[in-house]
Amino acid sequence: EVTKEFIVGMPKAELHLHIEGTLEPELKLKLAQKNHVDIGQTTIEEVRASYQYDDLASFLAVYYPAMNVLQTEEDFYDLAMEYLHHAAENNVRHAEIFFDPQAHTSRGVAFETFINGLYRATVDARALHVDARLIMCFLRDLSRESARKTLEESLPYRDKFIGVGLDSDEHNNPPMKFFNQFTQAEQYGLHLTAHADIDQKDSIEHIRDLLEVIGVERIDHGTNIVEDPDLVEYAAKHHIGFTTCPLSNTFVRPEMKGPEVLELLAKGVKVSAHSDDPAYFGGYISDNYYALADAFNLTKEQVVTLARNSFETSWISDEQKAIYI
Ligand code: ES4
Ligand code: ZN
Repeated sequence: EVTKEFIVGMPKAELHLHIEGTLEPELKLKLAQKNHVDIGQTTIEEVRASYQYDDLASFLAVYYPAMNVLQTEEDFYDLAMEYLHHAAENNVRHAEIFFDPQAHTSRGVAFETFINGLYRATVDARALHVDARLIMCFLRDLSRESARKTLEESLPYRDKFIGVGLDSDEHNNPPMKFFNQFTQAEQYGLHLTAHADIDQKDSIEHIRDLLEVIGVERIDHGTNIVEDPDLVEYAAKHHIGFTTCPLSNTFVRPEMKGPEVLELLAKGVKVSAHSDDPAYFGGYISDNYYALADAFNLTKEQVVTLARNSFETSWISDEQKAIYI
């Protein structure tokens, strides 16, 4: 009963989107040619065919090298602006967008280059009626020292992003590795979120540390808390947001974690649906809502609850929230 048109037309907040994951084959090829970067492919079809992976490690092995085509401030602006047009078409009214500084500084691109390009796109997005903000992510598979340096480098640009997150490969990289960076970021008035992956051993322990020790406001993925009734109760009571990404989940779980999402909805936990890396996982936010709604026969009410949760757990002001909720 829930149509694609209904989903597209519904105002939504995007809370789990990696800007580097919006690099479509067309833009990748165009930037590669402009910047004379050899990406190993010369046609759209070849680039498309290279987008092949069956787990996080094989995905990241395609994902990080692709970023070499992003060199100038204008490249980052173009990347973000292209995404923000998709956001506007999907009635995304508010977007909190992840970026990975270390994926760029590690290959010689200066912090000011990407932050200024991305930030300028968020300012220009106002003309598209999208309120866009940035979240800086630490790459958890790099060292603590690298994260410390990244936070330090970001401080001159403190007013250009609203929070910090944690992404990349979780294996052997628990959230407590970054306890100091999270604590410091919080002292700077930044919001906190972190990825927690369902397929990690010790995943529940990671989530418990994130919620009870570090004090994040949202968990990216993390729907496997359904295994732990105490955590579910804690999450419901404290209005913790869980940002699930149905299409990227299909690469690790054919059922997109749908049963977990339904259970969390039923228990009043603030779960919402998002895009992760839309250029790599087959669709933007409405496609993600639709895949889930279609596979699990979600009611309109459930779909609307997901969207309402996305605004409720977003980091917009209470006055702005009141407009959408
Ligand atoms: C990511 Cl799917 C996924 N998992 C972890 N880190 C990421 N960064 C971008 N996409
Ligand atoms: Zn993600």
